[in-house]
Amino acid sequence: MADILNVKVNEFMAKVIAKNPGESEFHQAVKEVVESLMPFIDANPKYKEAKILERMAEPERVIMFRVAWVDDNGEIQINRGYRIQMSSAIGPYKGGLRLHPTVNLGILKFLAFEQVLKNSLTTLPMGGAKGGSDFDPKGKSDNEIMRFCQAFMTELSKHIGADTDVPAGDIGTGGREIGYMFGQYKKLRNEFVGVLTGKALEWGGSLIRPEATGYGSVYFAQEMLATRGDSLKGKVCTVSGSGNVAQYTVEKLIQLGAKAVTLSDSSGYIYDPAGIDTEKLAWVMELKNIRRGRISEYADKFGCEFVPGKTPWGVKCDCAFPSATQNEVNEDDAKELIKNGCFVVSEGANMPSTPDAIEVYLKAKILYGPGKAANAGGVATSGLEMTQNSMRLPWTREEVDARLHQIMISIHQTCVKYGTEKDGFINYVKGANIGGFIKVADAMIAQGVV
Ligand code: NDP
Ligand code: 2IT
Repeated sequence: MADILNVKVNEFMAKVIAKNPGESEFHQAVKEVVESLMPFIDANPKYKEAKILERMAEPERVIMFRVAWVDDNGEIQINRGYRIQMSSAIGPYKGGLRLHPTVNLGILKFLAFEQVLKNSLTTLPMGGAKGGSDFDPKGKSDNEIMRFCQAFMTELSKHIGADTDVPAGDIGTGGREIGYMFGQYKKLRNEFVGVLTGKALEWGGSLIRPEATGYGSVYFAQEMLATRGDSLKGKVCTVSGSGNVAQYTVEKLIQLGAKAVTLSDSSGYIYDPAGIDTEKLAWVMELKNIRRGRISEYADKFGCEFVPGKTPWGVKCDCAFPSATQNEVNEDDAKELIKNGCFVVSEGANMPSTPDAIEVYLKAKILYGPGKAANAGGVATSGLEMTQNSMRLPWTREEVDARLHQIMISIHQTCVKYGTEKDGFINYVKGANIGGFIKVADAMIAQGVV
């Protein structure tokens, strides 16, 4: 039986690879989902007959465009802009914009594909999309960022809208960039609408949206630990990245009595065995969000170790929160984590663990929350921002946080429902993939062949 299913997965993937050559991250994301889903689809032939998987692996629309802008030296710069509108089965397209020199079509297609199932898990009515550009924000002046964002939005504005497609932040896109993009959209369309999320409070943003991904990933870890009668109190935690997701992961860990001991950026990681406390975290936020400096400065400031060119997975911990980028935990890292006693991995980043690393977690039967479940709090709170925009009424911090928390609990329950195996082990990969799939698939069947 398992062999026949394997053959089916391989046949399916051969077609995806032939049709999308060179897009290795997209192949990786699709394969993980198809492996989880094949037994379920085999048992529910209506999904096979409607060719749901084949349709889901084909974006509804891909938009690629030139972004031309002028830098501070008067030189013309050319970047490539993208928006992948993957699925509108259960709501308007929704997903972030990544600004990073590594951005390419395959990376954005993997992110958009993940987003479809993630958004479905949130319980809110959102389709899936992703976009961005190979623009590198590092070292750019504020004016250059603004000119790029305006040029990018000049084209993107033709394809998005509050009821069509609602972009948000991701790597390299935070409150500043969303502000410049929103300003340009408003100028071009003469409409003040909720076309982007992650806006500032004064002009339609939601409380807790900046915190949401990190908080959500910690809430998810809390739920996973509760299945074993355990909690985060006193747990030693490694966190990678030092951007939006990592910062608020550390903030929530501190609030819950855990000890975060690492942070990183693309230059290396810091290890602070005493723990990153509230004061040190405030300093990191100023460093990263205002001064836009490097995490190595933390080691100089607080007298701890900086390890250049490495990820923090060799540091002994109970729980790990990969919160930087895709494929940042490989098989050896996963083995090292488990050897050192780590038994919780909650993914703030999208697809941070390689397929081999995931195999190591599942074999060791640790509590492993894959990104599409564990980091869904960010987009869920974007959904709450859309709701508030539609009502033209803001909620309090407590109200949004309570809704976010409840959504993470509900995502966890969905994973338990579809992922619990015969021996009681909760396979969150399977649970998240099947749980996210059903709603989208049923909507696609109901809406006919479109
Ligand atoms: P930020 O741009 O705020 O921070 C990104 C962090 O990751 C930085 O510390 C950056 O270091 C590091 N990083 C980025 N690329 C690499 C790389 N190739 N190698 C090593 N380090 C890298 O982004 P976010 O915190 O918003 O996003 C982090 C992750 O979380 C991403 O995977 C994103 O897709 C995911 N995510 C984000 C959500 C959100 O709401 N923002 C929601 C759900 C998931 P450096 O500064 O040196 O580049
Ligand atoms: O990967 C993600 O879920 C995000 N970057 C957030 C998307 C959103 O629309 O808030």
